Amino acid sequence: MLGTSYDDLTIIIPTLNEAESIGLVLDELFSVGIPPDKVLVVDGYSDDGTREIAESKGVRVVLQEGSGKADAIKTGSKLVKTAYVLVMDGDYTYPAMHVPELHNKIREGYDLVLGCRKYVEKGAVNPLFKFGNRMITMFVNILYGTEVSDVLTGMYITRSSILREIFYEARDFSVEIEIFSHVANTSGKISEIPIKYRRRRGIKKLRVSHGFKITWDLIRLTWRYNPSYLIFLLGAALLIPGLTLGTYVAYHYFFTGIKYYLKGLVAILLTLTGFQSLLMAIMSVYTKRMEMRTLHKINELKTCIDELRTSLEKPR
Ligand SMILES: Nc1nc2c(ncn2[C@@H]2O[C@H](COP(=O)(O)OP(=O)(O)OP(=O)(O)O)[C@@H](O)[C@H]2O)c(=O)[nH]1
Ligand SMILES: [Mg+2]
Repeated sequence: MLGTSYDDLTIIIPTLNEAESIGLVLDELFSVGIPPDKVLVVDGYSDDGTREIAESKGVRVVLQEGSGKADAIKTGSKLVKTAYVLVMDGDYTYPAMHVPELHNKIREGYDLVLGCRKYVEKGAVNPLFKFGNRMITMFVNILYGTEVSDVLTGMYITRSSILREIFYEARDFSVEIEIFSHVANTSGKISEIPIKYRRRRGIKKLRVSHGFKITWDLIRLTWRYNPSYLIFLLGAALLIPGLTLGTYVAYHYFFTGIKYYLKGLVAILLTLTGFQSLLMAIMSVYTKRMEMRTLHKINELKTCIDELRTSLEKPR
């Protein structure tokens, strides 16, 4: 059993007008044994007294650089001195009791552990957001060969070096996908634990428009991490007009006797190109996965060699 010292941990809480909940979040963290000096609140210029409440609880509060949740995490990552960082929302949706579980899990040798929202309080997640999250999670799982169930969770723990490495290309609420993509792409070890999720207090900052932004950021990140997949996937979209036109031409050929030669030729070309692109997209996912598995093995070998070297260098 691993110990319960939090010396290697910092908890970053991004906040924007969370006066209603930040006090509750901090009290709950203290109640599970997290000392105030382990918490860093990164505020986005709240005007409702959030900072004052957090300061009165004895935790460190800083104002973020730039704007949005991604910039808040970036600001926090520069100030962290510990090996691990746990990020959690300041809206009292994520119970503090999962902090020790996530902390213990990452110390088993993972690079990122997600708190997957499995036990969700009724009404806490709007069905549209739930659907969007499912689709995005499915997409990243296909892309990276992972098996996570909640990539957009707001409670996760990672190595602080990872938070400093990423480019923060994705804005606002897409930051979680960027962290995930970075770790998956550099063959880091990812795990998840099931957590509870409560109905939020205060005003929601995530809007439907953010869903489109997240999707756009996902496309940009795919371009960065697996461009061939994106190119071929776009090519595969030719299947839609190809098959539609093909059906139209075939219908007329068989049922009305009208023969559309040029349209038929275009339909065949579009369908063949689309089909070929689809196959290439699938191949590109498998190539990527193979690359990641190979990198993973290399990393494991490196760790073994390092351990062997240290044990040989130890004076007997
Ligand atoms: N520093 C900072 N924090 C932000 C900003 N926008 C949102 N946050 C915080 O980031 C966390 C997540 O935002 P939420 O509005 O809870 O978004 P969500 O968790 O995806 O959605 P719901 O909880 O379902 O409403 C909360 O603690 C917010 O206060 C920002 O621009 N700057
Ligand atoms: Mg939230």
